[in-house]
Amino acid sequence: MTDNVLELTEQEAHLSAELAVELSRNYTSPEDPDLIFDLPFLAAKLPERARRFLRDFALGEKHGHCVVRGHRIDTARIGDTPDHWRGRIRPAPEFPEEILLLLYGSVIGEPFGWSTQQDGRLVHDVFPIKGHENEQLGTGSAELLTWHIEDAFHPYRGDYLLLSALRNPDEVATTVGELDLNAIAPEHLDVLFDKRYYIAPDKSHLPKNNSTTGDDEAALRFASIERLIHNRERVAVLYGSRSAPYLRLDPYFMEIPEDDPQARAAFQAIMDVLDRSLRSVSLLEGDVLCVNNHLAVHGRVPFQARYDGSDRWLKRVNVTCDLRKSREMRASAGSRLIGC
Ligand SMILES: O=C(O)CCC(=O)C(=O)O
Ligand SMILES: [Fe+2]
Repeated sequence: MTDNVLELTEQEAHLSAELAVELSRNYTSPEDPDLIFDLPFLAAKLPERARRFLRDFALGEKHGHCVVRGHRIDTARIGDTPDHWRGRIRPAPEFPEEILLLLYGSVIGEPFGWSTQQDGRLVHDVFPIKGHENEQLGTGSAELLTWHIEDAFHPYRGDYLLLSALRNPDEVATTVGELDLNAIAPEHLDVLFDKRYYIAPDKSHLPKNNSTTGDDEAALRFASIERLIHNRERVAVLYGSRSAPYLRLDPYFMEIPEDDPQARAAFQAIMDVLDRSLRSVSLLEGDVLCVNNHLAVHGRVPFQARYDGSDRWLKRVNVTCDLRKSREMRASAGSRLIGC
């Protein structure tokens, strides 16, 4: 076992599952304000080894990702993989699994969501949706989901991303990659630290991928995303420490000025290095992946969707270490949703 993988014991897995099921009876949904408030107290009941492991991962920054393995998934309770996240009865049968992910999120920060993503849910579904096959979305399938920093376009993107596998019968791989700084020429490094790059929002934030469009309030929510599209502010691909830089890039949605050959060459160099670093992490039933959204890029290999209720099904939670920085874009101090 490497030090970025934690295998739960039978007893730890049992305790975690029992806790999640018990809590699911006391709260109404992942967005229940009482649940959000209580998360840190409730997380204290998780096995200490898991909490220590996650906190060490978060604070130590030795790895770009880590995996906690061996969670129990009650397949009979959660039922078939749904065909869409929209219109499902809530709380959903997999509410305990959603709670567990929120609890983990609260060990390393504060879970948050986007009002412009999956109708403002705090725990996202990642499964193939008919018609999305060729989209660069978590709900796509047939196309490679190009590696990216999650919500790279956004100044208030998450610090961590949690993905848990409810099922993955074909062992479809998530990909993760990290920067080998020694592989980047010093002249490229300076350029990558400059604000010379433009990142457009991915399509998951567009009105067509949400159901609450049409009214004034919805228009307002999407306006902030549209402002980012129109302002086209340039950003740096690297930031933070020169000796251990953080990443901000999503090549599929980026533009580099034609008349800036230096920026283009530096970008190609970092793309190549990250491409070479890419590894497959097949999340199997009961695995929870935590990605440091500054240190690691992630994506997903292409796969054939089944659309028969047995499809790969992940849950996803965004985590920030600093809710306050996004206050201007949240409706109230207590709101967990960015985009207003
Ligand atoms: O499906 C996966 O393994 C990862 C999808 C993804 O990039 C995400 O949910 O943010
Ligand atoms: Fe992603």
